[in-house]
Amino acid sequence: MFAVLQRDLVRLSKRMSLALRHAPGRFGLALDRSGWVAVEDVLSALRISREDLDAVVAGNDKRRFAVERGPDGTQRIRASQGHSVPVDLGLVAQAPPARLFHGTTTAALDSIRATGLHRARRHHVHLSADPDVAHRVGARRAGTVAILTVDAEAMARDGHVFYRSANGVWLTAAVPARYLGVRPAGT
Ligand code: HQG
Repeated sequence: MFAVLQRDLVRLSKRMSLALRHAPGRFGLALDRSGWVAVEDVLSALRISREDLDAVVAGNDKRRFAVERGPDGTQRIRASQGHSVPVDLGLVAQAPPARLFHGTTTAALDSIRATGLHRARRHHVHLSADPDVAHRVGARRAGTVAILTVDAEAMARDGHVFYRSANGVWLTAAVPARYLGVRPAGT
């Protein structure tokens, strides 16, 4: 029973990610410029109950979604990071930890060595302070996981700007190859 519920929640979380990060129009939704949309509108667009939405928001391993009361007093929701549609999350630049990690696959390493880390379809390159989290990010993809270390201290010193999302993901525009190292497997 629990496993089925869990699977349904993951499926719903993916639909909510699609609606709130990548393709709101496909669900008839429009995000405001900061990425917020009324909870009521999400419930009717995705045909889900408030209980389902709350379960995804509360049970989410990465706290992908934030719910709060908007200026007009109604409840609103947005994804905390990971958008491909243009939104301004109002993130404030922050000094990063000395070292950050990025999980990818060994197949990408030659290209990353040549050109550094790029943000792909997202607004930023996503980095983690925790190598285990980086490992999980890399393990989403087929192939062998590779963990890269990022000399964030040197990047910050050289003027690169870092942000931290509401759910603790470190974000930056790009990571030039000279700040990257490969973390040996099993360390
Ligand atoms: C790779 C998930 C070749 C990069 C995760 C990654 C994360 C390059 C892929 C969040 C490259 C982009 C973000 C280069 C970067 N050559 N490959 N020069 N530069 N790449 O999905 O970091 O579940 O946009 O290594 O947990 O994998 O959505 O980024 O493999 O936090 O909440 O290009 O997405 O969170 O892929 O994942 P993505 P990501 P959610």
